[in-house]
Parts: sequence; structure tokens; C-alpha cells
Amino acid sequence: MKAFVLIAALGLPSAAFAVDKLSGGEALYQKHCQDCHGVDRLGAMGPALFPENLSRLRKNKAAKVIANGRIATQMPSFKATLSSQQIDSLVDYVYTPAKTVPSWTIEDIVASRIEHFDQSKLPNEPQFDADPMNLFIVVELGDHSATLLNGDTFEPITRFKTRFALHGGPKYSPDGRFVYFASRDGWISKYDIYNMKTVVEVRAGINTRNLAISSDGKYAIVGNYLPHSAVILDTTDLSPIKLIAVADKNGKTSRVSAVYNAPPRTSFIVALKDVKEVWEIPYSDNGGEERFPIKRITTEDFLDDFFFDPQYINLIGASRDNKNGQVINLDIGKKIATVPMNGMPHLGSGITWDYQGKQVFATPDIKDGRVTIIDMESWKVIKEIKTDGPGFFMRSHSNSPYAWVDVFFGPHKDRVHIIDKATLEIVKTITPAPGKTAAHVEFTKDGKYALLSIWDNDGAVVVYDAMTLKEIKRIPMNKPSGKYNVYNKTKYERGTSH
Ligand code: DHE
Repeated sequence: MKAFVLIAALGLPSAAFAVDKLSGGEALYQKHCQDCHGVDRLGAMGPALFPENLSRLRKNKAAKVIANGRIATQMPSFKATLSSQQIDSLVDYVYTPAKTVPSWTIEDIVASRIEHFDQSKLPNEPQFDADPMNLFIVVELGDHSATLLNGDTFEPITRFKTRFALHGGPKYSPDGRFVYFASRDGWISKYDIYNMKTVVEVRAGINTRNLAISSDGKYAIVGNYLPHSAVILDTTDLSPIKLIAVADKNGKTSRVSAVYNAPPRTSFIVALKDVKEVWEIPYSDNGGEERFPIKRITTEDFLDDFFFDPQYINLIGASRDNKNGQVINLDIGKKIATVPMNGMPHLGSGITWDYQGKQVFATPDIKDGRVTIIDMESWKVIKEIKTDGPGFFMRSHSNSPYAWVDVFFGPHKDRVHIIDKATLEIVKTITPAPGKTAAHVEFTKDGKYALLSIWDNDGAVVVYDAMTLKEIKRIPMNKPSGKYNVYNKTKYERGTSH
């Protein structure tokens, strides 16, 4: 750093400056970025800047963001202040791993808490006229907002700002009054739907995967990549109850891939990325000494993407680089079957339905154009349906004869296939907005309408009659990603993700 200051003071050309590029980046960071992105890159008003947080942004794009700013955020343009070498040097610095894994202690979590409203003073009834169980939250990634949508009239009720870069499905309280969001930067926000207000927020990690809510609505669990931790929060005020440093039985630490609620088991399930274990954490107050004890299940492989059967007895897990799925029986804590799967199934988006008297499970594939259908008794693949490209999300509803799957990647990203659940054939392929990604479907409470995102800044949510497959309405939105129906989510409807 000293070398840089000296070189800058002497006004030496940039080649000389390059000799200490990294420390130059650090100095530039402290001067221009630290106020918003935090001391030691931990994040503040702006997101944390570590390679883990930036893994979805290419270096050349990061340089463009620094030069031009980022629309719909407070990130300004630095092209008038910094030379392109200085921008490159900053990019190098933020893509350099921290010297030690950054810590985020329970004290940090407590200190981060922001109470926006005193919940006890807010009315207990919806302050709008709509069926509270047939509402949708639509996440709009384009300008980091969300829309509360009436699921009967398809009219937006309100639109509000969210934290930067939400990921994973927001989760509802069991009565549907509150919705909890997780951002990739670790912020957990509790939004009171009835009063249309964000009531409290807390930062539970530096780089977070997702959150899950217990069936009694009392607890939230948050899974983090950075630090290697899982955090249990009291949902009343988002105060932390327990911080679990994640490590296997030999002490090897691990990132958390994702956390899930398993309603019939009254427990959380924790998927671990770097160690061969899956955890079950019971949350019911059973009078035992330890609250939230960890039950470890040893696995044969690293498993980071899961699907659960509707009874939550078995989970199907796959690692991102292995072709086979493993079926693990949670009651006995052992693998009971291997499912031969090609490509890269996106198990988290899997859904189930009944087919010829059997329960089947269907998953899209994020590498190849196929949907795999698996018999959940024999764990055999009964069909692979060829699609127009790799897909990300799949959806249906118990009242609908169809399952919808997008073609998220490749030249046909603007297409969505509709599969007949009785014949396992594609019966229709739609292109709602040629050239623009069409993805993620969610049904209304009664399954009569399907809502689809045009995943673009100049995008929309398109409403279809789920029987005739005809378009009913187009609601303009800014890069809508997922949409979540209160009833389907809180009742764990089979056709939706959990
Ligand atoms: Fe997701 C859910 C993992 C990239 C949008 N994603 C999930 C879940 C997991 C997961 C484990 C289920 C958690 C939940 O809902 O609580 N996602 C991953 C990845 O590992 C991956 C491939 C790489 C990564 O960087 O995380 C990944 N996901 C993406 C995207 O690029 C998407 C398309 C855009 C974005 O927002 O980042 C994306 N993921 C989503 C959405 C859900 C989701 C919209 C919720 C789906 C639902 O319907 O419930």
C-alpha cells in the first residue's frame, strides 16, 4: 500500500503502478468503496465484495459496473474518477480471497438488526381487500423490488424495495401474514403482508444461500457459504437463537448448500457442500437439554441439491458433478437406492404427481435438454422427455393436468414446454416473448391459472388459463424471477417447490 501511495504521489506512469497492483487495489478500495461496501469488504449499504459473493459476475462485467455504475442501485459511475488500470486493479482486489475466512459472529448478527416498525402496534388484519391466501409475492430482480399481487384479479396491491440480489424462494409464516426474504449478502427481511411493511431485518451471514421457516412459524434457519455457518433465528424479532459453526465430525468445515423445513418431521434439513454429511435439526421443544441438536447422516458422496418425497421420509440428493442421485431414508439415516441420472438434474425444482397409480418425481436438467421422470417406488427412471434446452424450474398443481417446464439456457430460452401428466408427452410449447427468457411458473390457489415470468428488465408476468393454455393477462414487471402463492406454499402443494 505504501508503495502505491508513493508512486501516486510521484505521479509515475501506470506501468510503475502495476508493480504493486494488488495493494494498489486495496488502497483504492479503502478510498472509493469502503464507505458503501464496508471495512474489509464485509458489505454495508452495498454488497460484500469477496470472490464467493461475486461468483456470478465475470471480471470484465465487474469492471463495467465500476466504470458505469449499476442502474436501479446506488452504485455510481467511476469512469471520471478512476483510470482503466485502476479499475482493473480494484477488480483484482475484490476477486482475491480474504486472507482468513471472514467471521460473522452472533454479536455481529445482533448488531446488524434493524427494527423498522413495532409489530405489536400494527393491525392484525389485511389493510387491503383480497383473499389473503391467494396472494402472490413476485420477486423483481431488475430493480431489487417485489410486488404483492392479488391472485384473483391479478392487480398489483403494492410494490416495495427489497435487499440487493434476493435468492431462493421467500418463505411464508404458516398463517400467510409474514414473508421472509434472504439476500445473497446475508440479509433476512421480515415483511408484514397485512400491513405492507418490512418490519425487521437482520444480517445472518456474509454470503447466504437461503432460509427456511419451521412449521410452527417460530424459527427461521439460514444457511451460509460465508462464514461456514447455519443460524437459527426467532421469527418474532429475527434475534439469533443459535449460531452453528458447520463442520463434519472430524472438524472439517463446510459451506451450507441449502436449508429446508421438513414439516412432518418438525425438523430442519441442512445440505452441506464440502463434507459428506447431511444434517437433520429437530426444532420441536421436546424438553431435551440441547436445543436444536444436530443429527448427522453420513453420505457416500457430496450432496448439495435435494428433493424430498411428499412424506419427507426420503430425500434424493445429487452433487453438481455426479451423474447419480442418491436416495437417503431419513428415518434410518442411510442410502436406500441410487437413481441413475444423466446430465445435471435440478432436483430442487423437482415436483411429484400420480401416474398410472404410482407416484412419480420429475426434474429438469440444467445441463441438457431433458426432463427425467422417476418412479418413486422402484427409484427407476421411467422416461426422459427431450426438451428444447436445459431447464431450471418446473411446476404444476394438483388440480392441473399439466406440468410446465422452462428452457432457461441456450438459443430457445424464450420457450416453455407444457407436459401432459397422464401421457408424459409435451403437448404444447409456448414462446410468450420471442428473444426473451421465459421462466418459472406458479399456479393460483385453485390451480386454474398459471403465472409465468418474462425474465427481462422490460419483462412481465403473463397469466394463462391453466386448462385452455390461453393467455389472459400481461402485467409489466422489471425482470420478475420467482413468484410464490401463499396457499400453495403454506400448504406444501405437490406441484410447487418448498
Ligand atoms: Fe437458485 C432456489 C441453488 C442459481 C433463482 N436455488 C434455489 C434453491 C437452491 C438454489 C438450493 C432452493 C432454495 C430455496 O428456495 O429456499 N441456484 C442454486 C445454485 O446452486 C445455483 C445454480 C448457483 C448459485 O450461484 O447459487 C443457483 N438461482 C440461480 C440463478 O442463477 C437464478 C436463476 C437467478 C438468481 O436469482 O440468482 C436462481 N433459485 C432461484 C429462484 C429460486 C431458487 C427464483 C426459488 C425457486 C422456487 O420456485 O422456489
